[in-house]
Amino acid sequence: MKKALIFGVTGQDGAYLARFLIKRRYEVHGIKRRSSSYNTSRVDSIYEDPYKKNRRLILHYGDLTDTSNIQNLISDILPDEIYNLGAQSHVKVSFETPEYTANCDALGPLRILEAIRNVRKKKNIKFYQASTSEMFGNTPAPQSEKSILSPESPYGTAKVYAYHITKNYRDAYKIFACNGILFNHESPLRGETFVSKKITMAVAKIKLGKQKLMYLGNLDAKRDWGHAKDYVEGMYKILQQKKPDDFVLATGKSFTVRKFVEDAFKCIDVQIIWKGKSLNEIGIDKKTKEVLVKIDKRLFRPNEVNFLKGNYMKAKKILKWTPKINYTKLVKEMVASDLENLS
Ligand code: NAP
Ligand code: F7E
Repeated sequence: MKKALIFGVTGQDGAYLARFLIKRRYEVHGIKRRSSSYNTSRVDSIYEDPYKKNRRLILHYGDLTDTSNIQNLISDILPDEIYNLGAQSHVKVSFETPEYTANCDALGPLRILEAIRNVRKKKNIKFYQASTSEMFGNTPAPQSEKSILSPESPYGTAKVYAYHITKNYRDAYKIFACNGILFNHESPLRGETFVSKKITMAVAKIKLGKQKLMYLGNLDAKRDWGHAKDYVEGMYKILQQKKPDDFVLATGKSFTVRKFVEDAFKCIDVQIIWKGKSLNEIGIDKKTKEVLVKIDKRLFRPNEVNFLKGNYMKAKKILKWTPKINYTKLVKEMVASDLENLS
């Protein structure tokens, strides 16, 4: 039985990846952070009693900022594969907590790679680093593995360090270390402060009479939105290749935040029309004339990444990976799930 260790198991991707690997008969070890309230809701349904034998999911306390904790966990567990999905993953928050973001997102992966290097004589551990399209910044679309990295935020900058250190350890120490450069991916398990989930939850609450309107920032940014379920399969495939390498995972299609709003409202039979400009723009229900969307300048970022659209042809050719769930299905699934959970 193979063993996997997932940093960030309590996050969106960690929860999907844990389920995916358990189905493939892995013993999955996951790192959770100590917090004053429960933070394991995304994996609670697959959690197993610690007294049960042959458990498939085993959780350990840990933190990417704690070197000795990482060293001890890796040398005790000696997994076959490590997936580093742990991160301070919010771009806007990274402007407010740049030093912590660098510690967690840049030095965290370095700490894991050092721990892998230290146990090399006992075990060759494969390593997956969650790299991101935010590393491209405003480099012209479509972005591929060959595009220039030019991050626009402390988050993107920290991830560029992690991307390069992963390649360095692969070249210098022959560690099977890979980057998945993933474009935005969402799901019903997406964190509530990311724009997709913020919109689908607001739409569901408006439909149920629990909210009157929503506030948003930049409506014109374009993102390549896929489904997290497809993307965790890509992560797994990256670590099953003969040679370690880096791959873009994306859908190759891009839509504005504005269109996401319109499509989410369509799911509850509301047609949005836009009036006004810039900070005074509003989104109105065409039928009732109610104002459902307003702009809040505090939700804009000091720097914006305007247009992301990925070229995933390398993954298609080598990994035989293609996304199965398209944008329209994704929006519908998220709104339906929020309606069900909130009603
Ligand atoms: P997410 O939902 O925000 O999950 C992040 C995970 O990291 C959570 O389990 C979180 O724990 C954990 N974490 C945060 N700080 C930590 C620390 N100091 N030590 C240990 N764990 C820590 O993110 P996601 O959407 O699943 O994304 C997974 C990874 O892919 C992240 O590295 C992200 O940067 C990257 N990425 C995401 C996307 C995307 O569109 N989703 C695209 C490209 C790359 P808590 O639950 O306790 O907060
Ligand atoms: O923003 C705009 C915002 O926070 C998307 C992370 O998973 O994907 C994610 O980063 C766009 C931006 O995701 C609001 O300005 C407008 O242009 O959902 P987001 P992100 O910044 O693209 C990448 C690939 C990652 O790696 C990250 O970890 O939407 N936007 N109004 C807003 N964004 C938010 N959050 N909230 C708003 O009210």
